[in-house]
Amino acid sequence: MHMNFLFSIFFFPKVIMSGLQQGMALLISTFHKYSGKEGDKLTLSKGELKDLLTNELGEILGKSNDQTKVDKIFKDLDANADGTVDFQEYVTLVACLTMLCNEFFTKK
Ligand SMILES: [Ca+2]
Repeated sequence: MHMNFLFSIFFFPKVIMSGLQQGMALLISTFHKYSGKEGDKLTLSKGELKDLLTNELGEILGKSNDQTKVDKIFKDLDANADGTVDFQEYVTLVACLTMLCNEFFTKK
């Protein structure tokens, strides 16, 4: 990956980026906004995931007040079963939701 892109995300967030690059930067910064709250700063705990789902994906997934639902999503996302959701596992969720949105918009 081009280092200038990574550099610009972290040091010059206001630099002009293409829409897709802005989307990638948001994907990264949103993860770290929640992963940095408690415990390992590079992974999401169940509490951090719940906050992310509620605040960032509430419109798509519905409010995550149901603990059973949060537990299930967490278990599904934690592919390597280490009790945390890392960046790759989080990106998988976003990619799946993005694919569902694309299917919705391209459905004939
Ligand atoms: Ca994991």
